[in-house]
Amino acid sequence: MKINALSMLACSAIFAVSCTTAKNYKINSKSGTNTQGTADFVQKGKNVKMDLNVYKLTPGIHAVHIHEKGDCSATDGSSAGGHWNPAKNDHGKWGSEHFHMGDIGNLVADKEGTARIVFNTDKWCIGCSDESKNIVGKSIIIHAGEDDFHTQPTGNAGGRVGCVEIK
Ligand SMILES: [Cu+2]
Ligand SMILES: [Zn+2]
Repeated sequence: MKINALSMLACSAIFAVSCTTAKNYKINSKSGTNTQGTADFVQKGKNVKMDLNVYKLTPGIHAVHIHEKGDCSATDGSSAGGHWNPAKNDHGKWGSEHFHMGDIGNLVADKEGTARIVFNTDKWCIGCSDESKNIVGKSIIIHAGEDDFHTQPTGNAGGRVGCVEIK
């Protein structure tokens, strides 16, 4: 932890413009599915880019969120808790009048079950000290169904078919 804190400090104080942090993960299948794929994160300056590549989904629309706990241990993914929501907002569509910090939205799997979403934001950081922005210690959840951006507090997205612990 000490090394993390030091490298973070060096990043923000000295290399603010050129600092890059990258994290790469494999997606864990959940709820008896065969979900596979990768989740890659890169922070450059204040921008975080997430590149999610998912395989072996059922064709169609699948919700993707950041959930509040970095724990994928439960077979149904329930150990990841609810949506990451540090500002205590209502669930909704990213960029609309109200949404959770984890409300990434939906991805669309083609007839082969392959889906990709690239997401850029300056509202997140990778391992910074601002816990209202820090995605480390959270998880990505991919759902069986579509986020309706309306039903509270989950978007009625159904079961959890994939999980990534962001460490
Ligand atoms: Cu979710
Ligand atoms: Zn939400």
